[in-house]
Amino acid sequence: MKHNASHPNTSHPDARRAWRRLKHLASLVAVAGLAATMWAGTIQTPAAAAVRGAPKAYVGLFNDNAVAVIDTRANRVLTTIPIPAGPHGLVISPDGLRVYASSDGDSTVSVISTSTDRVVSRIDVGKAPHGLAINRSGSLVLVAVFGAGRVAMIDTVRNEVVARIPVGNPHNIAISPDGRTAYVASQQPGAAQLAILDLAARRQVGTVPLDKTPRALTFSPDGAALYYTLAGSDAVQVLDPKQNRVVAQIPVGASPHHPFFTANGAYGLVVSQGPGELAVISPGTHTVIGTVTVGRLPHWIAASSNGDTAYVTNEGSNSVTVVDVEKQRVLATIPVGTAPRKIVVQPGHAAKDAAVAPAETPAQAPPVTASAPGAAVSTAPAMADGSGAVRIQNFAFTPAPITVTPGTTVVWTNADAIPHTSTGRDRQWDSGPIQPGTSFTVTFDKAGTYTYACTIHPFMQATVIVKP
Ligand SMILES: [Cu+2]
Repeated sequence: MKHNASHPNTSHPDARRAWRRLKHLASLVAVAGLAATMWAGTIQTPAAAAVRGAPKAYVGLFNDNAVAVIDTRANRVLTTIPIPAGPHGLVISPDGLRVYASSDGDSTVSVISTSTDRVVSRIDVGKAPHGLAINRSGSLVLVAVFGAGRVAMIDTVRNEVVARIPVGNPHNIAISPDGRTAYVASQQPGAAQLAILDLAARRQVGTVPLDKTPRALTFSPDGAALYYTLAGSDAVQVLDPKQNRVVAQIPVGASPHHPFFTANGAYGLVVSQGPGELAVISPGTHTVIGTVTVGRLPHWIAASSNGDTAYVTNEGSNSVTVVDVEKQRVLATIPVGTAPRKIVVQPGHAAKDAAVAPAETPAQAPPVTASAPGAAVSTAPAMADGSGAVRIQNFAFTPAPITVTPGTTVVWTNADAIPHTSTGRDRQWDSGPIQPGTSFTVTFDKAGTYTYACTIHPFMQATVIVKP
Protein backbone atom coordinates (compact mmCIF):
# COMPACT_ATOMS: atom_id res chain seq x y z
CA MET A 1 0.00 0.00 0.00
CA LYS A 2 1.43 3.26 -1.10
CA HIS A 3 0.41 6.33 0.87
CA ASN A 4 0.39 9.79 -0.52
CA ALA A 5 3.10 11.25 1.68
CA SER A 6 2.50 14.82 0.60
CA HIS A 7 -0.65 15.09 2.72
CA PRO A 8 0.34 14.07 6.25
CA ASN A 9 -2.62 15.89 7.83
CA THR A 10 -5.15 13.23 6.95
CA SER A 11 -3.77 10.73 9.46
CA HIS A 12 -5.09 13.04 12.17
CA PRO A 13 -6.82 11.25 15.08
CA ASP A 14 -9.92 13.43 14.56
CA ALA A 15 -10.45 11.73 11.23
CA ARG A 16 -10.24 8.31 12.85
CA ARG A 17 -12.73 9.37 15.49
CA ALA A 18 -14.98 10.61 12.71
CA TRP A 19 -14.77 7.18 11.11
CA ARG A 20 -15.79 5.46 14.30
CA ARG A 21 -18.73 7.84 14.53
CA LEU A 22 -19.73 7.07 10.99
CA LYS A 23 -19.67 3.37 11.77
CA HIS A 24 -21.85 3.99 14.78
CA LEU A 25 -24.27 6.10 12.78
CA ALA A 26 -24.28 3.49 10.04
CA SER A 27 -25.24 0.80 12.52
CA LEU A 28 -28.13 2.94 13.74
CA VAL A 29 -29.26 3.45 10.18
CA ALA A 30 -29.10 -0.32 9.67
CA VAL A 31 -31.21 -0.86 12.78
CA ALA A 32 -33.77 1.50 11.32
CA GLY A 33 -33.96 -0.83 8.32
CA LEU A 34 -32.46 1.58 5.84
CA ALA A 35 -29.91 0.49 3.31
CA ALA A 36 -26.55 2.20 3.35
CA THR A 37 -27.12 3.25 -0.23
CA MET A 38 -30.22 5.16 0.83
CA TRP A 39 -28.14 7.00 3.34
CA ALA A 40 -25.79 8.11 0.61
CA GLY A 41 -28.78 8.94 -1.55
CA THR A 42 -30.29 11.27 1.02
CA ILE A 43 -27.19 13.43 0.90
CA GLN A 44 -27.82 14.06 -2.77
CA THR A 45 -31.58 14.58 -2.64
CA PRO A 46 -32.30 17.25 -0.06
CA ALA A 47 -36.01 17.48 -0.70
CA ALA A 48 -36.53 13.81 0.02
CA ALA A 49 -34.12 13.76 2.92
CA ALA A 50 -36.13 15.60 5.55
CA VAL A 51 -37.28 13.31 8.31
CA ARG A 52 -40.89 14.14 9.10
CA GLY A 53 -41.29 15.96 12.37
CA ALA A 54 -37.60 16.35 13.19
CA PRO A 55 -36.49 19.98 13.30
CA LYS A 56 -33.49 20.77 11.15
CA ALA A 57 -30.51 22.82 12.23
CA TYR A 58 -28.67 25.07 9.75
CA VAL A 59 -24.95 25.73 10.11
CA GLY A 60 -22.91 28.29 8.16
CA LEU A 61 -19.61 26.70 7.05
CA PHE A 62 -17.41 29.75 6.74
CA ASN A 63 -14.63 28.07 4.73
CA ASP A 64 -16.84 25.77 2.66
CA ASN A 65 -19.13 28.49 1.27
CA ALA A 66 -22.12 26.41 2.23
CA VAL A 67 -24.82 25.94 4.82
CA ALA A 68 -25.00 22.42 6.27
CA VAL A 69 -28.42 21.02 7.18
CA ILE A 70 -28.60 18.75 10.24
CA ASP A 71 -31.40 16.33 11.10
CA THR A 72 -31.69 16.89 14.85
CA ARG A 73 -33.28 13.49 15.42
CA ALA A 74 -30.53 11.47 13.76
CA ASN A 75 -27.86 14.09 14.54
CA ARG A 76 -26.32 13.92 11.10
CA VAL A 77 -25.87 16.17 8.09
CA LEU A 78 -28.64 15.70 5.50
CA THR A 79 -27.30 17.99 2.83
CA THR A 80 -25.34 21.17 2.21
CA ILE A 81 -26.56 24.27 0.41
CA PRO A 82 -23.95 26.23 -1.56
CA ILE A 83 -24.04 29.97 -0.89
CA PRO A 84 -21.57 32.70 -1.89
CA ALA A 85 -18.25 33.34 -0.16
CA GLY A 86 -18.04 33.19 3.61
CA PRO A 87 -21.43 32.51 5.18
CA HIS A 88 -21.38 34.73 8.25
CA GLY A 89 -24.69 35.74 9.83
CA LEU A 90 -27.60 33.30 10.02
CA VAL A 91 -31.16 33.65 11.31
CA ILE A 92 -34.34 31.61 10.96
CA SER A 93 -37.91 32.88 10.69
CA PRO A 94 -40.06 32.16 13.76
CA ASP A 95 -42.17 29.69 11.72
CA GLY A 96 -39.00 27.84 10.71
CA LEU A 97 -39.72 28.16 6.97
CA ARG A 98 -36.96 30.57 5.94
CA VAL A 99 -33.26 30.83 6.77
CA TYR A 100 -31.35 34.02 5.99
CA ALA A 101 -27.57 33.75 5.50
CA SER A 102 -25.20 36.65 4.87
CA SER A 103 -22.13 36.19 2.66
CA ASP A 104 -19.17 38.14 4.02
CA GLY A 105 -17.33 38.10 0.69
CA ASP A 106 -20.28 38.67 -1.59
CA SER A 107 -22.43 41.60 -0.33
CA THR A 108 -25.56 39.46 -0.26
CA VAL A 109 -28.05 37.79 2.01
CA SER A 110 -29.33 34.46 0.68
CA VAL A 111 -32.87 33.37 1.53
CA ILE A 112 -33.19 29.59 1.95
CA SER A 113 -36.49 27.73 1.85
CA THR A 114 -36.36 25.02 4.52
CA SER A 115 -38.96 22.91 2.71
CA THR A 116 -36.67 22.46 -0.31
CA ASP A 117 -33.33 23.44 1.27
CA ARG A 118 -32.58 25.64 -1.70
CA VAL A 119 -31.80 29.32 -2.07
CA VAL A 120 -34.98 31.04 -3.27
CA SER A 121 -33.83 34.65 -3.22
CA ARG A 122 -30.67 36.71 -2.93
CA ILE A 123 -30.66 40.27 -1.59
CA ASP A 124 -27.86 42.77 -2.20
CA VAL A 125 -27.08 44.54 1.09
CA GLY A 126 -23.63 46.12 0.70
CA LYS A 127 -20.03 45.18 1.37
CA ALA A 128 -19.08 42.45 3.88
CA PRO A 129 -22.32 41.72 5.73
CA HIS A 130 -21.70 40.14 9.15
CA GLY A 131 -24.36 39.35 11.78
CA LEU A 132 -28.12 39.17 11.23
CA ALA A 133 -31.10 39.57 13.58
CA ILE A 134 -34.78 38.84 13.01
CA ASN A 135 -37.75 40.19 14.96
CA ARG A 136 -40.29 37.94 16.67
CA SER A 137 -42.93 38.33 13.97
CA GLY A 138 -40.39 37.53 11.28
CA SER A 139 -41.30 40.66 9.31
CA LEU A 140 -37.88 42.27 9.57
CA VAL A 141 -34.26 41.14 9.23
CA LEU A 142 -31.45 43.47 10.23
CA VAL A 143 -28.05 43.10 8.60
CA ALA A 144 -24.78 44.37 10.11
CA VAL A 145 -23.14 45.55 6.89
CA PHE A 146 -19.65 45.76 8.33
CA GLY A 147 -17.83 46.96 5.22
CA ALA A 148 -20.38 49.63 4.33
CA GLY A 149 -20.74 51.01 7.87
CA ARG A 150 -24.48 50.65 8.17
CA VAL A 151 -27.33 48.44 9.30
CA ALA A 152 -29.60 47.35 6.48
CA MET A 153 -33.25 46.63 7.20
CA ILE A 154 -34.82 43.87 5.08
CA ASP A 155 -38.59 43.66 4.65
CA THR A 156 -39.09 39.87 4.50
CA VAL A 157 -42.31 40.06 2.47
CA ARG A 158 -40.67 42.03 -0.32
CA ASN A 159 -37.22 40.50 0.29
CA GLU A 160 -35.55 43.84 -0.21
CA VAL A 161 -33.70 46.48 1.77
CA VAL A 162 -36.14 49.17 2.90
CA ALA A 163 -33.84 51.26 5.12
CA ARG A 164 -30.15 51.86 5.85
CA ILE A 165 -28.96 53.22 9.19
CA PRO A 166 -25.32 54.38 9.51
CA VAL A 167 -23.33 52.51 12.23
CA GLY A 168 -19.52 52.16 12.18
CA ASN A 169 -18.28 48.58 11.59
CA PRO A 170 -21.42 46.82 12.84
CA HIS A 171 -20.71 43.18 13.74
CA ASN A 172 -23.71 41.60 15.53
CA ILE A 173 -27.23 42.78 16.39
CA ALA A 174 -29.90 42.00 18.99
CA ILE A 175 -33.56 43.06 18.60
CA SER A 176 -35.62 43.63 21.74
CA PRO A 177 -38.49 41.14 22.20
CA ASP A 178 -41.05 43.95 21.69
CA GLY A 179 -39.46 44.64 18.31
CA ARG A 180 -38.99 48.35 18.93
CA THR A 181 -35.26 48.57 19.54
CA ALA A 182 -32.05 47.06 18.22
CA TYR A 183 -28.64 47.07 19.90
CA VAL A 184 -25.76 46.89 17.46
CA ALA A 185 -22.22 45.82 18.43
CA SER A 186 -20.16 48.49 16.65
CA GLN A 187 -16.48 47.58 16.34
CA GLN A 188 -15.32 50.89 14.95
CA PRO A 189 -11.70 51.39 16.12
CA GLY A 190 -11.54 54.07 18.81
CA ALA A 191 -15.33 54.39 18.93
CA ALA A 192 -16.54 50.96 20.04
CA GLN A 193 -20.13 51.10 21.25
CA LEU A 194 -23.50 49.47 21.46
CA ALA A 195 -25.48 51.59 19.03
CA ILE A 196 -29.16 51.79 19.99
CA LEU A 197 -31.57 51.95 17.04
CA ASP A 198 -35.25 52.90 17.07
CA LEU A 199 -36.67 50.53 14.48
CA ALA A 200 -39.87 52.52 13.84
CA ALA A 201 -37.99 55.80 13.36
CA ARG A 202 -35.20 53.90 11.55
CA ARG A 203 -32.40 55.86 13.18
CA GLN A 204 -29.88 55.68 16.01
CA VAL A 205 -31.30 57.08 19.24
CA GLY A 206 -28.66 56.22 21.80
CA THR A 207 -25.28 54.69 22.56
CA VAL A 208 -23.50 52.66 25.20
CA PRO A 209 -19.83 53.70 24.79
CA LEU A 210 -17.35 50.87 25.36
CA ASP A 211 -13.62 50.74 26.09
CA LYS A 212 -13.36 47.26 24.59
CA THR A 213 -14.60 45.80 21.29
CA PRO A 214 -18.06 44.22 21.53
CA ARG A 215 -18.44 40.72 20.10
CA ALA A 216 -21.96 39.26 20.36
CA LEU A 217 -25.15 40.18 22.20
CA THR A 218 -28.62 38.87 23.00
CA PHE A 219 -31.77 39.91 24.84
CA SER A 220 -33.38 37.83 27.58
CA PRO A 221 -36.84 36.65 26.41
CA ASP A 222 -38.56 39.11 28.78
CA GLY A 223 -36.44 41.98 27.47
CA ALA A 224 -35.21 42.89 30.95
CA ALA A 225 -31.55 42.11 30.30
CA LEU A 226 -29.10 42.34 27.43
CA TYR A 227 -26.09 40.01 27.64
CA TYR A 228 -23.01 40.94 25.65
CA THR A 229 -19.38 39.90 25.36
CA LEU A 230 -16.24 41.99 24.86
CA ALA A 231 -12.88 41.16 23.32
CA GLY A 232 -10.41 41.04 26.21
CA SER A 233 -12.95 40.46 28.98
CA ASP A 234 -13.59 37.01 30.44
CA ALA A 235 -17.03 37.92 31.75
CA VAL A 236 -20.50 38.21 30.28
CA GLN A 237 -21.77 41.77 30.67
CA VAL A 238 -25.36 42.16 31.87
CA LEU A 239 -26.95 45.42 30.76
CA ASP A 240 -30.26 46.82 31.98
CA PRO A 241 -31.74 48.24 28.77
CA LYS A 242 -34.03 50.62 30.68
CA GLN A 243 -31.08 52.52 32.13
CA ASN A 244 -28.43 51.33 29.68
CA ARG A 245 -26.19 50.47 32.62
CA VAL A 246 -24.18 47.32 33.25
CA VAL A 247 -25.77 45.78 36.35
CA ALA A 248 -23.69 42.59 36.60
CA GLN A 249 -20.69 40.79 35.17
CA ILE A 250 -20.66 37.01 35.08
CA PRO A 251 -17.12 35.54 35.10
CA VAL A 252 -16.78 32.67 32.61
CA GLY A 253 -13.97 30.88 30.74
CA ALA A 254 -11.48 32.85 28.65
CA SER A 255 -12.64 34.65 25.53
CA PRO A 256 -16.43 34.33 25.75
CA HIS A 257 -18.21 34.79 22.44
CA HIS A 258 -21.92 34.12 21.88
CA PRO A 259 -24.34 34.65 24.77
CA PHE A 260 -27.76 33.04 24.41
CA PHE A 261 -30.99 32.41 26.32
CA THR A 262 -33.22 29.36 26.11
CA ALA A 263 -36.65 30.38 24.79
CA ASN A 264 -38.40 30.26 28.16
CA GLY A 265 -35.59 32.25 29.78
CA ALA A 266 -34.77 29.50 32.27
CA TYR A 267 -31.10 29.43 31.32
CA GLY A 268 -28.48 31.71 29.93
CA LEU A 269 -25.74 30.09 27.88
CA VAL A 270 -22.38 31.30 26.66
CA VAL A 271 -19.48 29.71 24.79
CA SER A 272 -15.89 30.40 25.85
CA GLN A 273 -13.37 30.00 23.07
CA GLY A 274 -10.29 29.59 25.27
CA PRO A 275 -11.25 26.41 27.15
CA GLY A 276 -13.72 25.28 24.49
CA GLU A 277 -16.70 25.11 26.82
CA LEU A 278 -20.36 25.97 27.13
CA ALA A 279 -21.35 27.63 30.40
CA VAL A 280 -24.91 27.35 31.74
CA ILE A 281 -25.98 30.49 33.60
CA SER A 282 -28.75 31.08 36.10
CA PRO A 283 -30.22 34.41 34.94
CA GLY A 284 -31.74 35.09 38.36
CA THR A 285 -28.46 34.96 40.24
CA HIS A 286 -26.08 35.90 37.40
CA THR A 287 -23.95 32.85 38.18
CA VAL A 288 -22.58 29.90 36.22
CA ILE A 289 -24.25 26.71 37.41
CA GLY A 290 -22.29 24.32 35.22
CA THR A 291 -20.01 23.96 32.22
CA VAL A 292 -19.73 21.42 29.43
CA THR A 293 -16.60 20.81 27.39
CA VAL A 294 -17.38 21.17 23.69
CA GLY A 295 -14.94 21.45 20.71
CA ARG A 296 -12.20 23.89 19.81
CA LEU A 297 -13.08 27.57 19.26
CA PRO A 298 -16.80 27.28 20.00
CA HIS A 299 -18.55 30.09 18.15
CA TRP A 300 -22.36 30.12 18.33
CA ILE A 301 -25.32 28.54 20.12
CA ALA A 302 -28.82 27.45 19.13
CA ALA A 303 -31.39 25.51 21.14
CA SER A 304 -34.50 23.40 20.75
CA SER A 305 -37.81 25.20 21.36
CA ASN A 306 -38.26 23.74 24.83
CA GLY A 307 -34.71 24.67 25.79
CA ASP A 308 -33.68 21.09 26.65
CA THR A 309 -31.04 20.75 23.97
CA ALA A 310 -28.33 23.19 22.89
CA TYR A 311 -26.29 23.07 19.70
CA VAL A 312 -22.81 24.59 19.71
CA THR A 313 -20.67 25.17 16.61
CA ASN A 314 -16.96 24.41 17.02
CA GLU A 315 -15.17 26.51 14.43
CA GLY A 316 -11.81 24.93 15.29
CA SER A 317 -12.88 21.30 15.19
CA ASN A 318 -15.39 21.40 12.31
CA SER A 319 -18.22 19.97 14.37
CA VAL A 320 -21.42 20.73 16.25
CA THR A 321 -21.76 19.58 19.85
CA VAL A 322 -25.27 18.61 21.03
CA VAL A 323 -25.71 19.31 24.74
CA ASP A 324 -28.34 18.34 27.29
CA VAL A 325 -28.72 21.72 29.00
CA GLU A 326 -30.17 20.54 32.32
CA LYS A 327 -27.78 17.64 32.81
CA GLN A 328 -24.88 19.58 31.28
CA ARG A 329 -23.87 16.54 29.29
CA VAL A 330 -22.76 16.01 25.69
CA LEU A 331 -25.34 14.00 23.72
CA ALA A 332 -23.55 13.90 20.37
CA THR A 333 -20.79 15.43 18.28
CA ILE A 334 -21.63 15.91 14.61
CA PRO A 335 -18.92 16.46 11.96
CA VAL A 336 -20.29 19.21 9.69
CA GLY A 337 -17.60 20.67 7.41
CA THR A 338 -15.01 23.43 7.55
CA ALA A 339 -15.17 26.31 10.03
CA PRO A 340 -18.78 26.17 11.25
CA ARG A 341 -19.79 29.53 12.72
CA LYS A 342 -23.45 30.47 13.01
CA ILE A 343 -26.20 27.97 13.75
CA VAL A 344 -29.99 28.14 13.97
CA VAL A 345 -32.56 25.42 14.61
CA GLN A 346 -36.16 25.08 13.51
CA PRO A 347 -38.91 25.22 16.13
CA GLY A 348 -40.11 21.88 17.47
CA HIS A 349 -38.28 19.19 19.29
CA ALA A 350 -36.51 15.97 18.36
CA ALA A 351 -37.42 12.94 20.45
CA LYS A 352 -34.76 12.66 23.09
CA ASP A 353 -34.59 8.87 23.06
CA ALA A 354 -33.59 9.04 19.41
CA ALA A 355 -30.56 11.21 20.13
CA VAL A 356 -27.30 9.55 19.18
CA ALA A 357 -25.21 8.70 22.21
CA PRO A 358 -21.66 10.02 22.25
CA ALA A 359 -20.11 6.64 23.11
CA GLU A 360 -17.59 5.52 20.54
CA THR A 361 -17.73 2.04 19.10
CA PRO A 362 -14.45 0.16 18.94
CA ALA A 363 -12.66 0.06 15.63
CA GLN A 364 -13.93 -2.76 13.45
CA ALA A 365 -12.31 -5.12 10.99
CA PRO A 366 -11.95 -4.01 7.37
CA PRO A 367 -14.96 -4.64 5.10
CA VAL A 368 -15.61 -7.76 3.00
CA THR A 369 -12.21 -8.53 1.55
CA ALA A 370 -9.49 -7.15 3.72
CA SER A 371 -7.05 -6.97 0.87
CA ALA A 372 -5.92 -3.49 0.01
CA PRO A 373 -5.98 -2.30 -3.56
CA GLY A 374 -2.71 -1.56 -5.24
CA ALA A 375 -2.73 2.17 -4.78
CA ALA A 376 -1.02 3.73 -7.73
CA VAL A 377 -1.56 7.30 -6.66
CA SER A 378 -1.36 10.28 -8.95
CA THR A 379 -2.76 13.79 -9.20
CA ALA A 380 -2.76 14.09 -12.97
CA PRO A 381 -5.42 16.25 -14.67
CA ALA A 382 -8.88 14.74 -14.98
CA MET A 383 -10.24 11.77 -16.93
CA ALA A 384 -8.22 8.61 -17.35
CA ASP A 385 -9.82 5.59 -19.05
CA GLY A 386 -13.32 6.77 -18.19
CA SER A 387 -14.71 3.56 -16.73
CA GLY A 388 -13.91 4.53 -13.16
CA ALA A 389 -14.80 8.23 -13.10
CA VAL A 390 -16.23 9.62 -9.86
CA ARG A 391 -17.36 13.22 -9.77
CA ILE A 392 -17.19 15.13 -6.47
CA GLN A 393 -19.83 17.81 -6.58
CA ASN A 394 -22.16 19.52 -4.12
CA PHE A 395 -20.55 17.60 -1.26
CA ALA A 396 -21.31 14.18 -2.75
CA PHE A 397 -19.54 11.42 -4.68
CA THR A 398 -21.26 10.40 -7.93
CA PRO A 399 -21.84 7.61 -8.77
CA ALA A 400 -22.11 6.02 -5.36
CA PRO A 401 -21.47 3.19 -5.30
CA ILE A 402 -19.32 2.79 -8.37
CA THR A 403 -18.78 -0.77 -9.64
CA VAL A 404 -15.60 -1.60 -11.59
CA THR A 405 -13.59 -4.65 -12.66
CA PRO A 406 -10.25 -5.56 -11.05
CA GLY A 407 -7.40 -3.52 -12.47
CA THR A 408 -9.55 -0.44 -13.04
CA THR A 409 -8.15 2.96 -12.18
CA VAL A 410 -10.79 5.01 -10.40
CA VAL A 411 -10.47 8.77 -10.97
CA TRP A 412 -11.99 11.22 -8.53
CA THR A 413 -12.43 14.71 -9.97
CA ASN A 414 -13.33 17.58 -7.66
CA ALA A 415 -15.96 19.77 -9.34
CA ASP A 416 -16.64 21.78 -6.17
CA ALA A 417 -14.99 25.10 -5.37
CA ILE A 418 -13.39 23.77 -2.17
CA PRO A 419 -11.05 20.82 -1.43
CA HIS A 420 -12.33 17.33 -0.61
CA THR A 421 -10.56 14.01 0.00
CA SER A 422 -11.05 10.42 -1.07
CA THR A 423 -9.98 8.32 1.88
CA GLY A 424 -10.45 4.58 2.33
CA ARG A 425 -12.25 3.61 5.50
CA ASP A 426 -9.23 1.72 6.76
CA ARG A 427 -6.86 4.12 5.01
CA GLN A 428 -6.08 1.72 2.15
CA TRP A 429 -5.71 5.01 0.30
CA ASP A 430 -5.84 8.68 1.20
CA SER A 431 -5.80 11.46 -1.34
CA GLY A 432 -5.16 14.30 1.05
CA PRO A 433 -6.95 17.48 -0.08
CA ILE A 434 -7.98 17.23 -3.74
CA GLN A 435 -8.01 20.84 -4.91
CA PRO A 436 -10.90 22.20 -7.02
CA GLY A 437 -10.61 21.16 -10.65
CA THR A 438 -7.99 18.47 -9.98
CA SER A 439 -8.15 14.70 -9.82
CA PHE A 440 -6.86 11.79 -7.80
CA THR A 441 -6.59 8.16 -8.87
CA VAL A 442 -6.37 4.75 -7.26
CA THR A 443 -6.00 1.45 -9.15
CA PHE A 444 -8.05 -1.38 -7.65
CA ASP A 445 -6.52 -4.81 -8.31
CA LYS A 446 -8.48 -7.03 -5.94
CA ALA A 447 -12.19 -7.73 -5.74
CA GLY A 448 -13.99 -6.35 -2.73
CA THR A 449 -16.13 -3.56 -1.36
CA TYR A 450 -14.21 -0.47 -0.40
CA THR A 451 -15.99 2.14 1.65
CA TYR A 452 -14.50 5.62 1.64
CA ALA A 453 -15.27 9.18 2.69
CA CYS A 454 -14.02 12.73 2.63
CA THR A 455 -12.07 13.36 5.84
CA ILE A 456 -12.89 17.09 5.67
CA HIS A 457 -16.63 16.36 5.41
CA PRO A 458 -17.06 12.88 6.96
CA PHE A 459 -20.76 12.77 6.10
CA MET A 460 -19.64 12.40 2.46
CA GLN A 461 -19.48 8.64 2.17
CA ALA A 462 -19.48 6.25 -0.78
CA THR A 463 -18.29 2.83 -1.93
CA VAL A 464 -16.13 1.33 -4.67
CA ILE A 465 -17.25 -2.21 -5.56
CA VAL A 466 -14.62 -4.23 -7.40
CA LYS A 467 -16.16 -7.28 -9.13
CA PRO A 468 -14.60 -9.59 -11.74
CU1 LIG B 1 -15.20 17.09 1.41
